[in-house]
Amino acid sequence: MRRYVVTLVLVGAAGLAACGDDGGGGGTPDSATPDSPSGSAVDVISAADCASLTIAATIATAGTAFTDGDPTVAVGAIVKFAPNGSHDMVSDTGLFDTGEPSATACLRFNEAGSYPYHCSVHPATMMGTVTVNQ
Ligand SMILES: [Cu+2]
Repeated sequence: MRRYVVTLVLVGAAGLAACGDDGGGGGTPDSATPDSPSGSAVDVISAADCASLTIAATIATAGTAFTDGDPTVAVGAIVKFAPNGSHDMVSDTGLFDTGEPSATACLRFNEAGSYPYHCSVHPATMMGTVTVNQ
């Protein structure tokens, strides 16, 4: 009798765990959700997911230069990258990468600091720094 009860409990726990895994989806493990910080210093958010967010600063491009490439924002702010052509924003220290050149993306800066970056297509001439204040 006792063994029967224990078996039922274990099956029940396994069932709950499976439900938890299924319910936690919605994106790949590496993609940040638009509404909540992931715990990283910087979250990269897809253009579709950041459409509903408040944008604190927008970095664009003109020719082979960033425009407004050195914004100062507050912790938690969203910076949108909207390139005109084949450019991206790649952290000099490996903290973020907006993905395919020419792709629009948003970055959420979760920690105060200085975030230098460059364009991986034009690393010698395209660079900037996002400053994040507490
Ligand atoms: Cu570039």
